[in-house]
Amino acid sequence: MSRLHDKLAAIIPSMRQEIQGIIKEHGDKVMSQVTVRQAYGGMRGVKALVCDTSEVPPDKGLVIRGMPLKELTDKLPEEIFWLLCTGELPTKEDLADLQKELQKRGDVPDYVWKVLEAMPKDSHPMAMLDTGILAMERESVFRKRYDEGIKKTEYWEPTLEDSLNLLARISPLAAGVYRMRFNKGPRIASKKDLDWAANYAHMLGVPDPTGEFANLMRLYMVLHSDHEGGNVSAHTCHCVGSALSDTYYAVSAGLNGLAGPLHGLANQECLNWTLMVNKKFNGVPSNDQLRQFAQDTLDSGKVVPGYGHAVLRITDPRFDAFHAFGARVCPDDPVYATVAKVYEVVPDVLKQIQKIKDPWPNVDAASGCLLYHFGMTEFSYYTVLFSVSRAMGMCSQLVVSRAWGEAIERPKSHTTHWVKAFVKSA
Ligand code: NMX
Ligand code: MLT
Repeated sequence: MSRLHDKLAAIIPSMRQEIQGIIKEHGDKVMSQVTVRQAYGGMRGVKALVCDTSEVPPDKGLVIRGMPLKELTDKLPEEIFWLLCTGELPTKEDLADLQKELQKRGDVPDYVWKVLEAMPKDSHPMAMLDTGILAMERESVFRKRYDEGIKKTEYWEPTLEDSLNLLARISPLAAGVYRMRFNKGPRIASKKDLDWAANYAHMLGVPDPTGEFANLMRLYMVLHSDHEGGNVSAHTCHCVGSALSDTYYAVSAGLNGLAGPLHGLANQECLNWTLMVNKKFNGVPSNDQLRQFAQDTLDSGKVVPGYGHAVLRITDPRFDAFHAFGARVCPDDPVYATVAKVYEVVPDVLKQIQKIKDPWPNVDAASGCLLYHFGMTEFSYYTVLFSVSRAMGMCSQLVVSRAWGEAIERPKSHTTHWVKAFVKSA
């Protein structure tokens, strides 16, 4: 058994007892109400989920298990996964053990590559990644143990097994998708002595003479790992997992949501937008030019990608971390300089539009320009990187919700006919 398993086994019974006690004593207390607007408006702000791995206060941004993101940007993604699952950072021995677990589980079965090779050559990399994950569902330990008749209190254990297997394999799978989809040559074998993100960078095969691309991958994997429970990918994963579908089904479902342009695909759209600006103005535009360009985007009915957020009301601390990385590594890169200029100008443009609640940049506004700097110019791949990282959040949320024994999700819906009758009588 892994040290992560043993740590969880030690803390789960008392947490489970605590939660049962809260429900027993306070189960009828009202946490939130729902307005008609919220019912039609994406349930924005309705407090109807519990997520213990992380939270996103609107005025602070991502806080993982009580630790603000800015205190975690020098950590390895494996340390973050341990933190997400257990609420504590790992010791040196814990980290080494988790890394060993991931290394030994990292072989992608051959049949997965055959499935991907059979897909049309122009398939979106996200569709390839999700198909690869779903194809591996036959490996699920949870499904086998469930079919054998496992006890409810033990569900979290095979879910952890599936999660470790999936996390170990998602990076070689994603690297293989990159090399196959963009004709980069044969797959690159993993180097077992590297940390998870550096190994992913190595398998991608992006030239990295300075080691800064590996550093970017470490940071990228940390920053995108989790964002509480209500975002589309986490919530979808949780919802599918609540039916006791296994980790492969639940994570691939969540990633299908991440593939949407209002969610994870915004990083692809964002770099596209930045390059359009650069091309149109032959480099970094003036403030006036940029103001006009942003206005034209809005007037054409499109969103300015990388700006705005459903929860945040400040500059996303994940954006700050990428911005600081760019300022250190590539301050003179014209695409990075354009992103920095957009940050100076665009919030004021968005502030003029009353309906926009958050005019500040989110994580997607800066990640693409850094990837582009290192020669990773295939935008449609960017959400795959987001996915590899977000798999940590989704897996940890699944393990935790199985440990707490959460119920199948089933909110109540009503028809517009019912809403009309309700508002008439209210
Ligand atoms: N550009 C133009 N319009 C915007 C923007 C923006 N960046 N942000 C919000 N709005 C509009 C939004 O479309 C909505 O319009 P309407 O009522 O006509 O539908 C209105 O402003 C109110 O939206 P908000 O309540 O401020 O934001 P909401 O919670 O509905 O949506 C996002 C949040 C993130 C979907 C939205 O800000 C957006 O579309 N941003 C651009 C896409 C993006 O960057 N997505 C990535 C999010 C982060 N991630 O990684 O997942
Ligand atoms: C995320 O990282 O999931 C995004 O910022 C979207 C969200 O939190 O709603």
